[in-house]
Amino acid sequence: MESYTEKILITGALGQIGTELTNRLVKIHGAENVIASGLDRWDKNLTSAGFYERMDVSNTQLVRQIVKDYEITTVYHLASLLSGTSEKQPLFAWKLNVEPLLNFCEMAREGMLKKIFWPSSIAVFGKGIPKENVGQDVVLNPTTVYGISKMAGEKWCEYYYDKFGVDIRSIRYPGLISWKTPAGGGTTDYAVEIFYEAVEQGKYTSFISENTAMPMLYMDDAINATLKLMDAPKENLTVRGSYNLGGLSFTPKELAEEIKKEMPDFEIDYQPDFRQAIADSWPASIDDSIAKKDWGLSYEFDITAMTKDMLKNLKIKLGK
Ligand code: VAH
Repeated sequence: MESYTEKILITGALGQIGTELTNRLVKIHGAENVIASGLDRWDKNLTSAGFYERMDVSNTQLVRQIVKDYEITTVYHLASLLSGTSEKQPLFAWKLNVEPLLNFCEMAREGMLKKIFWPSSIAVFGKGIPKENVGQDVVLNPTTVYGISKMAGEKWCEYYYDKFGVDIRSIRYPGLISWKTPAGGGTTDYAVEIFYEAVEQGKYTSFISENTAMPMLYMDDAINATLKLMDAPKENLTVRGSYNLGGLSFTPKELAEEIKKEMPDFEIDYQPDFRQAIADSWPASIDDSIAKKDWGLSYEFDITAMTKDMLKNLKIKLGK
C-alpha cells in the first residue's frame, strides 16, 4: 500500500460533521496536517485544525490554489445544503451540492489528490421501495432536491472511479445527532433540536409526526464509520457509489420516551411542517450489511446510550 504523509483539507469544517471530524483528524494526523475551510471569518477559537482557509467551495480557482499551496493529498468534502434548506433554494442547492464535488473529482483525475471522502445520504431513496431494511442496490428514486443532488453525486463518484480510478469514498449518512455543533436545515434535525429544547424548556414541539421512523446515528459512530471507510484497503471496497449506513431507527415518540426516562416531566407535542413530506419519502430503516462486510462497520451507541450522552453534555454546555 502506498505510504505518504496525508495533508488533509476539510470543506464545511465548521458544520455539524465537520467540527467533530476535524477534531478527530487533528488527533490522528496532527494539527499541522489538517486544513479546515468554511465561510466564516477566522478567529482563534474557530477550529482545532492547524490552518483555516475562508473558502467558498464553489470558487473553483480558489479551491485549486489552496489544494496546490498546501500540497493536499486527501479531501473530506462536507460542504452541502441539507434537505429542508435545499427545498427552498433548488438551483443553488444543486450547484453547491454537485459542482464542487465534480471539481474535486477532476483534481483527483489530474493527479492533484490521492483520496476523497464525500457524504451522501439516505435521502437518495424515495418512491417505490419498501420502507424497512432498504438494501444497497435498490432503485434510487429521490423526490427531494437534496436527494436528487446526492444521487447525482453518487453517480459521479462511481464514474470517476470506474473511468479514471479516482479513489473517492462515500457513505449514505442517516440523520446525525450531536451536541457539539447545532445542526441546521435538515429534516432529521428534530432529533437534535428535541434535546436542546428538553434541557432549556422541558418541552418540544416536533415538526415531524410522532410515528415517523427514520434512520439515525449518533455522531461518534458516524465519525468512527467515516474513518474506518477511509482507512480500509482499496481492494476491500465493493461499492464505489456510496455505502448504506443504517445506524438506529426510531420515531419522535420513541425518542421522547427515552428522554422521559431521564427527564420524567419532559413534554412533547407534534406540529408537522413541510419537512413531514420529505420524511415520508425516506425509508424507516436501512440494510448496511455490505459496509459491515467490506470495512467492518460497527456501532457503539443505541438510543438509550445516545440519549444519556446528549442530555449529560447539553446540560453542561447550556449551563443547566
Ligand atoms: C437532512 N440530516 O435531514 C440530513 C440527512 C438523512 C437526512 O441527510 O437533510
